[in-house]
Amino acid sequence: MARAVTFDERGPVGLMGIDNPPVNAISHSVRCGLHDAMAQAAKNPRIKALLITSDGKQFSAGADITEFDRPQGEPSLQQVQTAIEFSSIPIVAAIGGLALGGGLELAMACHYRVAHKDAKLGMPEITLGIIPGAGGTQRLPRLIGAGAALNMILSGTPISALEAKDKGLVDDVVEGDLRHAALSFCERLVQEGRGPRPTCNRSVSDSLDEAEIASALLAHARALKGRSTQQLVIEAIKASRLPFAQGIAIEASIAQKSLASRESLALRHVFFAERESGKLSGASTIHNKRTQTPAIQRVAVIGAGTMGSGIAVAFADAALDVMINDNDPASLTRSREVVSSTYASSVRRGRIAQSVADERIRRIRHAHTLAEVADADLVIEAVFEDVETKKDVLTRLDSALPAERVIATNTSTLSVTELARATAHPERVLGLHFFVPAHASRLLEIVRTEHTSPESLATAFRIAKLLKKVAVVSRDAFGFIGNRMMLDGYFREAEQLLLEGATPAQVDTALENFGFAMGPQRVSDLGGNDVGTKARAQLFKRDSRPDPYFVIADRLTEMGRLGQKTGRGFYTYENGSREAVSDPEVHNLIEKLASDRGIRRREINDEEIIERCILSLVNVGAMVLEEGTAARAADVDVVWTSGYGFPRHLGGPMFYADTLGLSHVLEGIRHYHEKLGHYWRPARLIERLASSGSSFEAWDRTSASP
Ligand code: T1G
Repeated sequence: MARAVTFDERGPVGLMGIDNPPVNAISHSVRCGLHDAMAQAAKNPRIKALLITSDGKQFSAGADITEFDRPQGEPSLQQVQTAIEFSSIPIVAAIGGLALGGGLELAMACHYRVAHKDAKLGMPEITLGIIPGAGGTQRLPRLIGAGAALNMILSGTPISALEAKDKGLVDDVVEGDLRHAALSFCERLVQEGRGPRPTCNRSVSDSLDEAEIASALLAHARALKGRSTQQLVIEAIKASRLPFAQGIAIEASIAQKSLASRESLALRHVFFAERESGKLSGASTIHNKRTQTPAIQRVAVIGAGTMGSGIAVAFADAALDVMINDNDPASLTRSREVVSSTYASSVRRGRIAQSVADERIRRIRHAHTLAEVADADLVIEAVFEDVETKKDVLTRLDSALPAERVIATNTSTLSVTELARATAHPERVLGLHFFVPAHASRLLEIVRTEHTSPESLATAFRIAKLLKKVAVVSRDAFGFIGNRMMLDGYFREAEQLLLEGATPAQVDTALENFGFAMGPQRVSDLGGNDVGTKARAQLFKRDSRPDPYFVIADRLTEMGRLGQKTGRGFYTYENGSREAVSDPEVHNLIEKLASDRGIRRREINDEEIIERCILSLVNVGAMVLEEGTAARAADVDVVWTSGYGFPRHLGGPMFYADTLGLSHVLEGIRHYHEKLGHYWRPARLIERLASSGSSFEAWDRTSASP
């Protein structure tokens, strides 16, 4: 077994160095290494104190998540912590970078903690649908109080070293060389005769009363909507009032329960799926081995509209230099205003300091000639969504740039293949489909054509990593992955339900109760009904769809009811408010459209709304897979959880379909196919998987075509 922990002596201090790249996860080999190092130190009378340090950026990202679904060899993390806590000599943790989950729990079992001022300490377990399972719910309350511990665990987000010191979680915050400072701290302990200080022997200073629990739940209600782990966290923290041995046993039992929950299986599925989606086997192999993609420091964005400006901000946020080019001075002026207001809003919300905003704004230059575009390491066009306009831009870029430089198009509706063929080097052209707002949305669809080279693809993955976006590769087809499923499945069914008798508020509320961040009609009003109408018109140049296909949204566009931006859409928005108020005029319009189509309206319950919207989404998702537009079902889950508000704790549409069982899913699709006709035709992949009792997860393992 590779040595995941090194051991050195520094005078009276034994140095235990965790070395388990890439994030120092506390794997079995790390636990064995710590156990062996402590045994080695125990035999050495010169050692009077021990220091746990780590190599690499992180102190530790926590327990090794890849071990969760298999027996975890001894010693367990709890056993290592007990050995630390009852050591005869003091043990100190030197925290640099991130100390998360089991990593922080390991540090809390130490007698003292020294953190670098840039370190961050957190308990993100709840983001994986589990509770801290290595004493976090018992030691954290003993160190910072039960109320503070509850909020820190429910939030799942790390706190700074200084905040940790203020709370009593760390004993010292240092600058400069952490290891040197921590060694000095240990030497002082020895000189001063300060021995072990078992955290488990402390008592909890405060009790969790109902008011405090309610306020903590309210503070995290939005992030924990539809979740259940928070109740388990509360139960475990309450047990910290008991003697430690009892509390830790209760925590262990609750932790096992959380680990087996569907919520945790779904969240862990998404966690790993987001990392796998950026690793299309061919390109990432090339990226990692043969092809060292060129460094990317300067980016040119062609087109100073909303998307272009948002993309520029995304790159400036990633500390890259950006040139926004537009031949219309007025557009450049508007873009400067958009960039400034975007950063002003981030400063106003406390997301970044003014100095950071200023530095990023300085990274963005506006130019009206393409003269300097040849200096860019990457060029993205985000000009008007018109095929001839984009072809013209790509042709000019193609001749201005060296042949190996990647040219990306931000189109969301046009054929990337057709655009690429307007160049002499289609192998370097691909789509980078950003989602509005480009600087904030996590998802980036990378659209490959049959010409796209692995090297270009590898560059696109590198860009996604630089932008901290979740990358999913789509082949070039109608709506790529997300919009294809939204248009042909989910949103289309929502409109059908309106024609058949449901109201916008009923459809939206039903789907928001299911777990979507926002229902389809509210999303359409937010983005603009005209934006959808225009996109569908463009898409229809590639591949048309039979009526009724968004007849309501298109009619609202014709009426100028564009949504929030005009104060009226599917709903009305009084005096610029964002609150969606139902509008009888829209109900009358829908009734007329239904009547014109001979549709007899009826009462529709929420269960039918959810079933039809979700099953249609899954069905089209399966078509996207069988057509090869998406390589894996897990990629489809990533698209919908990171880009379209599908509830993460349900794992994404394809994972959710697996939990329902594909036979049940197929039965529902067939039922609606008989009732509603052609566009409910069951995807052949679902028929095949259902008939063999298989699943999308199994298909990914055996047949996915990355
Ligand atoms: N275990 C195993 N592998 C992990 C891991 C972990 N905890 N964290 C990251 N990885 C892998 C990841 O899959 C990827 O692998 C590589 O490391 C780089 O990750 C007992 C039970 C730390 C902020 O929830 O949030 O402790 O794709 O791409 O963007 O109570 O990783 O290269 O093969 O994300 O720089 C609690 C999860 C665990 C933290 C770094 N800890 N990790 O982000 O790199 S549960 C967490 C992260 C626990 C205890 C409980 C991030 C990061 P590959 P990356 P990054």
